[in-house]
Formats: sequence, C-alpha cells, structure tokens
Amino acid sequence: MTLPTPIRLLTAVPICDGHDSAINTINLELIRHGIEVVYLGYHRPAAEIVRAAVQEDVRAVGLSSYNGGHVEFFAEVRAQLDALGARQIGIFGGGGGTITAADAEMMGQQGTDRIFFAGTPLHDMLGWIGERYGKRPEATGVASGDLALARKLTDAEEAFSRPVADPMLEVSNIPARAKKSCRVVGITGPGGAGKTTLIDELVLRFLRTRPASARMAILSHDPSIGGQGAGALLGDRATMIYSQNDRVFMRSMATRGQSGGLSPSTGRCLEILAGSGEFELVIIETVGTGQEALPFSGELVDLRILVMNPDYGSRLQLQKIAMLDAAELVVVNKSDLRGARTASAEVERRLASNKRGQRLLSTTATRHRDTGVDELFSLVNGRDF
Ligand code: B12
Repeated sequence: MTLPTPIRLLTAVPICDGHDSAINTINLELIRHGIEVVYLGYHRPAAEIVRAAVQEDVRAVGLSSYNGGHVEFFAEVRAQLDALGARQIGIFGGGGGTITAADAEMMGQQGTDRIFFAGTPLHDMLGWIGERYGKRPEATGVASGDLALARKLTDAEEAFSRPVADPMLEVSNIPARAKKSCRVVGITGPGGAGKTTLIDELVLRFLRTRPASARMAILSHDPSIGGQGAGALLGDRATMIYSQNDRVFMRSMATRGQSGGLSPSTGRCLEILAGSGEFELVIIETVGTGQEALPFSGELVDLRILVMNPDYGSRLQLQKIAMLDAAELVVVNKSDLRGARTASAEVERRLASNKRGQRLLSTTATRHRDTGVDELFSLVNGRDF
C-alpha cells in the first residue's frame, strides 16, 4: 500500500519508559508505507510530546507505552493538545499486554482514537492509520502562536510537494525589516559529522545568552527514503536535548524527492519563519550531503557553514568537496578523534588557496563547554561575519 500524500505522524515512548523496541519496529513499517515519522525517542514527558506535535503539525501522535501509566499519560497528552487548540491532532498507540481492553475503553472516552493490542498484525495498523489520518483534517478554531506558524509551514509543504529547480530561489521576498532582525544560518555536511549535536549546543548557548523573550527556529532535513511520495524517519529531535524548549521552534522536513540536501519547500518555509518576526536566529540543517552539494544558493542565508568529520579520507578528497569553496565557515568537528589535527591543517591549506577569507574552526560538540563551539556561536551570532 502506498498512500498518495505523505501523512506526518509523531511517535514517542512516554516518560519513565525505555521500551523502544516496539516503536522502532513500527516506525520502520510506517516509513516503508510512505509515512513521514517524526520520532521523539523514549522517556519523553507529555509537554515535550505536545510541543513537538504542535510545531511539527502532525496529524496524530502514536505512543508506545509499557510502564503502566498509560491511562493518565494518554489523557494528559490529549488535555495539553486541546489546551493549545490542537484538537485535530489525534492520539493512538499500544503497549502489548500492559494495556487491557478495559483501560483502552476508558482511554477512548478520554479522547484516544485507538489502542492496538498484542498480536495485531502491522498490516492492520497501517490500514487503520491510512484510513483515519489519510486526509488533512479541517482545522478547528483560530490557531495562534506556534500552531498557526506550524500550519503555514504545512501549507507551504503541500504547495511545494514536487522537486523544484532550487528551493532557495522558490521564494518571493522576506520583508526587509523582518530580515534585518533575523539571522539565517545554513549548516551542511556529510552524515555523521555531528551537525545535529552541534546545533543543539548552539541552542544551549542561545538560551543562556539571549534574553528570555528571544526565540530561535530550526529547519531540520532528513531524506525521504525512496524519493518523492516516500516515507521518512525525521529523527533529529530524538537526539536533541536543549532544543526541547518553548523558546525553540523546530520543524523536521523530509526531502520529498528534492536532491541537494533540502526539501522543495525549504525556501518558502524559511521565508515564513524569518518573515514572522518571531525569531532572532533561524538555522537550516541539511541532510547528510555528498561532495557535489551546494544547498544554500541565493541571498536568504547570511552564513553558510560546512561541518566535516576529520576522517574524510586522503587530502585529494578535499579537492572534490564543492562546499569548501562556497562556505564562509568550515568546522572540523570531532576534533578529539585521531587525525583531527592533520585534518584541520589540510583543510586550512585548502581554504587558504581559495583566498576568500574563509574561517576554519575545530570543535568537539559532545564535549561540555567546548571552546570551539563557543567561538562558533559568536560567529553564528554575527561577530566578524
Ligand atoms: C522486550 C521487553 C523489555 C526489553 C526492552 C527492550 C527495548 N529496548 O524495548 C528490556 C529487557 C530492556 C526490558 C526491560 C524492562 N522491562 Co520489559 N518487557 C519486554 C517485553 C518482553 C516485550 C515488549 C515488546 O517490545 N513487545 C514487542 C511488541 C512489538 O509487541 P507488543 O508489545 O505485543 O505490542 C503490540 C501492540 O501493542 C502494538 N504497539 C505497541 N506499541 C505501539 C505503538 C504504536 C504507535 C502502535 C500503532 C502500536 C503499538 O504493536 C504490537 C503489535 O502486535 C514485555 C513483556 C511482553 N510480553 O509484553 C516486558 C514488560 C513490558 N517489561 C516489564 C518490566 C517491568 C520491565 C523492567 C522494569 C524490568 C526491570 N525490573 O528492570 C525494565 C524497564 C526498562 C525501562 N528502561 O523501561 C513489564 C511491564 C509491567 C507493567 N508495566 O506493569 C512487562 C510487561 C513484563 C512483565 N510481564 O512483567 N523489557
């Protein structure tokens, strides 16, 4: 069964529960059937699930619960969604034999759409999900705040659902005033270089140094596995710690057949976020890209950052990476790995030969209070660039 337009769902395992084996299997099956799954991970409080569901504007939240607290937890998620005006976002889930038929009935009365019991074939689940959440529901009430913004992003994703020549050029114009107060930073690099962890560390520094009223946004991309009309595991939220914060608006985007690291609607979504006047900083993270990728064309991005792994291979490889010419800033992350100093020296020589004043930084994003990340944060904020 392949569904016509990607359904977006959020899945998670509740707080005080590490049973993620079932949801990992179910996620895979959902993706195989053309569903885009924003996976939040295990041990997640209701507020984190609700914040993510609203910002991602998913059609429903799927919870896998084995800790025995399902009746209260599902009701709490429902109540928090309703309180934010997100009544149209459904809730469903399972938990094997830990959820009894009597519990499921009570949960239904409290607003859970469906509980799947032990022994339900995956095929039956997929059929029900397609039927129940296949169509975008009519929005109820007047949306405000993050919900309103999230719905605009969904409109943009639906309007640009096919690959375009260049997502960054598919935009009209960000009002000059909004653009002035919002810095846009593009971060790209190969898979496994540590882009998401680095961004989460930048978020930590943003939250600590900017006033409590200041917010930032992240547009985070993952590949649609199989191109346009295919499913995707949008898993960056699961690895982020500091980004689970009301001052951060994060949207996970599938590439939907667009090559080059972005989605067909990235430019338009960026225009909406930057134009909203809500954010001081917007970070765009591409999928893990290849040597030829040049994702950030046009004028929308103020700073282009290439994040590299020290083990890129021989020096010859550096001649082939297109972003080494286009990035204003190159970061060699994982600088605690063997060979990192040699890598930095080689990249430095490569950049020097460009004679464009490009900067090079070494970071270890996983190290607490890494001074390289501190310096990166100052540059992201506009110092010297
Ligand atoms: C595997 C397992 C583990 C593994 C977990 C590995 C992992 N990473 O997930 C390990 C060994 C680590 C483990 C540890 C513990 N476990 Co355990 N575990 C299980 C076990 C055997 C299977 C659960 C499972 O994954 N099933 C496979 C799934 C695919 O099938 P299913 O459960 O039947 O689910 C179906 C549907 O419900 C549906 N479904 C499930 N989730 C979702 C979600 C969505 C969105 C949808 C659509 C459908 C859906 O899909 C399936 C389709 O048929 C159960 C016992 C059991 N037989 O259920 C105990 C069980 C859940 N564990 C239990 C306990 C107590 C623990 C521990 C506390 C033990 C301890 N003292 O250390 C720890 C806690 C760990 C933690 N951090 O939370 C108890 C929970 C009791 C309770 N809640 O009252 C159980 C019930 C065992 C028991 N009978 O006592 N556990």
